Amino acid sequence: MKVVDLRSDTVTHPTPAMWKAMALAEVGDDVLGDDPTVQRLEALAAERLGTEAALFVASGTMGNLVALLTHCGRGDEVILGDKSHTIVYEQGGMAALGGIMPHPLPNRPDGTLRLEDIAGAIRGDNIHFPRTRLICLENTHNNCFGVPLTAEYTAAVVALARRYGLKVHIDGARIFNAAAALEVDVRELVRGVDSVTFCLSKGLCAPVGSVLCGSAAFIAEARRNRKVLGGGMRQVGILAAAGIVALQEMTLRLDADHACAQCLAEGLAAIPGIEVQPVYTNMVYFRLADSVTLTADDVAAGLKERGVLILPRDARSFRAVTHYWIDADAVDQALEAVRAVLTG
Ligand code: TLP
Repeated sequence: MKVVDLRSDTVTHPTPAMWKAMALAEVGDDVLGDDPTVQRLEALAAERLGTEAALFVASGTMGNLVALLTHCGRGDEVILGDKSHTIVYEQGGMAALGGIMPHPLPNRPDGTLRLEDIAGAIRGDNIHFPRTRLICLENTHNNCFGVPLTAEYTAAVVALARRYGLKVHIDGARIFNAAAALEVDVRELVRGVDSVTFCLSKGLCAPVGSVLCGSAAFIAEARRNRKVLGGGMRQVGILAAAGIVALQEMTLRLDADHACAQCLAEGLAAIPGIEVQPVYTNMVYFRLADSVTLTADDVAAGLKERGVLILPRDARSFRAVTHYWIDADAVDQALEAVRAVLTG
């Protein structure tokens, strides 16, 4: 039986072109600045995002942490969404390792923070308060149904940040999905921000790695912070080679994943007992109607028996994520399995 893995786009494994690029990669000691493939990836990423420089890091979590450590000192404060990956799923790394204080504000269902809330959260110059340094956005917003944030919204946040002398970081783990959904160049979505991370290893299919982009001075400092976290990697051009394929080829086909997500959502919505949230990119959030007596764990177990992997979010709801290895047949298999499980 074919396994249909909808748990996340992090489950993607390399494409044949990536395996080939990895096998043939020219490598060197990247801590000594000798790896030509890493240098190519970093140059390509900076060019695509429209920044001066870029830094290959081991993961999205590391990219966000390195960015925060580079922008902020101990006791500084970061404004970010209460549903953001950085505050929910990164172990409070900014506080644990950087002494940085998070100032969470409510994420609206469209993934944004109200500009008035941000302005209200910025501290005045007062000996009692931490210093506000940074505003973090997430695009697409994972916990808000994978919704993309528009260029206009980000520009408004950047303008606000400038008025108060603050920096802006974007967790752009899936920023190429946002660009595809909004039909804009990815540069438009990061214009004016001080740093952005994007992941090579999610919808872009590379096995490992993310890239942090920013000014040359910022990236030079970030390189120091990556090193202290143990993220200085040696012949890492083997991984960067897959990252280059990810950027060159896989960013061009994300519409197909979004179309599959729409098909999955439409099919699910037609199954009695399933309630589906709006779909924006490659994520389908859905829940069990009150009439269904099974729990989400029961349903996940039943689906697993039918070769469909999916993660419950709580006792009643799920997230399914489409990616390169999910095609129309996989969507049909998943829908058939959900129907079978719900009808017993
Ligand atoms: N997200 C994972 C899990 O950690 C929840 C997933 O399956 O979606 N930013 C965003 C917006 C992310 O969604 C993720 C991973 C990260 C950062 C962290 O990336 P990694 O896993 O590379 O550290």
